[in-house]
Amino acid sequence: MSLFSRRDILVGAAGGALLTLSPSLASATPLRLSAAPGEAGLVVPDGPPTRAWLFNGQAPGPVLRARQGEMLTVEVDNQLPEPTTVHWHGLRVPVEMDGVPYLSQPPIKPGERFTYRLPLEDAGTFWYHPHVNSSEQVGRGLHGLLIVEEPPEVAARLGADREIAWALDDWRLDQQAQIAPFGGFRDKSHGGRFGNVLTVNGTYLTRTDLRAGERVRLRICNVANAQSFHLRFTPFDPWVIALDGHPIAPRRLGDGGLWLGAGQRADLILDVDLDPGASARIIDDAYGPDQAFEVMTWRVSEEPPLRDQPPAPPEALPANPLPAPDLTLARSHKLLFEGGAMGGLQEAMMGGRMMSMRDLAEAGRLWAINGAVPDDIYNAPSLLSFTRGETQLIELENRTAWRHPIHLHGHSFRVLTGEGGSIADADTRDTVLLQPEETARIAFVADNPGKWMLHCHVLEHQASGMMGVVEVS
Ligand SMILES: [Cu+2]
Repeated sequence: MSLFSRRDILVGAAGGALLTLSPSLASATPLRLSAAPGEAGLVVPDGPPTRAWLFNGQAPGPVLRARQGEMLTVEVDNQLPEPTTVHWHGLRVPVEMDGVPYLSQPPIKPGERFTYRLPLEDAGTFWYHPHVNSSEQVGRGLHGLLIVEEPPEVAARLGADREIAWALDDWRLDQQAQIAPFGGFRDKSHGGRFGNVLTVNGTYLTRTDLRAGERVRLRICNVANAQSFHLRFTPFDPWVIALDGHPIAPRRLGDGGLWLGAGQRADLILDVDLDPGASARIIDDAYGPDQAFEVMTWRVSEEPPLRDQPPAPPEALPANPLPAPDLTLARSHKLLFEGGAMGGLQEAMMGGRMMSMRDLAEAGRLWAINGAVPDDIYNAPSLLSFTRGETQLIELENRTAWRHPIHLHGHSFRVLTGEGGSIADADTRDTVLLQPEETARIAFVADNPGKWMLHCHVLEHQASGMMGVVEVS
């Protein structure tokens, strides 16, 4: 395997970067998030500061922590030069708290505030980010983790000695470590805005210290605009215990690696079965082994091992309180995603008339869902309409040359495996990563009334048409 880490910029500034991973604890509600321009040290702690947009002066924003069953109150203060909102990715909240402009609330104008009240039904690893001008606002640094903790006696069943939470990001910086301009046509028509600097919790080329024999709970969230990561933890073989916040029966990651599309999360249990003084690396090889690069270095301290034998395998965490889909009564739907470069889409409907791909591209629209491109997304007819309480089964077909992590708001869904996949075998997620030319089937009970976004979490695809509204009434 050839390794290149993304050192094509700022060569010489890197090296020896040591990050202390200490998520800031939000001790009391209500919390306050202030979005404002500022400076971030993205590259290395002593590197040049990057002018970014920050929550509470940092990128990523503070790790918000609360307990399952609580009502989390967050007051958002907009000190940006443009309107914003905050969406709580993966939380099943009432639609007026979902942070989507117009569907949920008017955008928060510069200088104004909005208070979100978020009932925390589900435990798990979630995150927050704006839903206005998302490509630019998220890409400039506005995102953070939201951790909803299980009761302590439940979390204790995992046997973890400590917890680490990582926001994985992918920035496009120029030679002066400043954020490159937004809105490129190629980003919309191809794979989205890929970066040249990968950060973990806002720092480039980080190292994490481990102790031999310890067990770590690792929460990883892909907060990048577009990049899908495919992570390898060799020589470790962690247990996967939750996806998009929702517990699964613990299973070894094995040789397959971990796909993490934009917006997706995974909780892992990692037993440090290396000797004191050893080191290892996390590798991303989403573009194949010839283009693998380093995400993170592990260093095992010289301390004596915490224990001689690994603890017993982690127990499964209890499922979150989601209604169970009944496939025998399911309403079936189909969403066909087309367009983009090398996709072969000739024409699509927009604003009530058939338009050529060339005309669509001139209007900044590159993607179609079921042959149509949204004109005014917030006033367009709903893509799909659901009767509240009924099981919905949606086939999502990706007839494009690109990866698309498809995210549904307000609900979590089961991802069925294969044609005859059963609910019992299906992982629960809020974002499903469609590989090129791949079809997935998702099932869920439409139990949350309102108009909800369904969109690609490659934010440049979302901005150029890969978004729509589904309605539950
Ligand atoms: Cu996409």
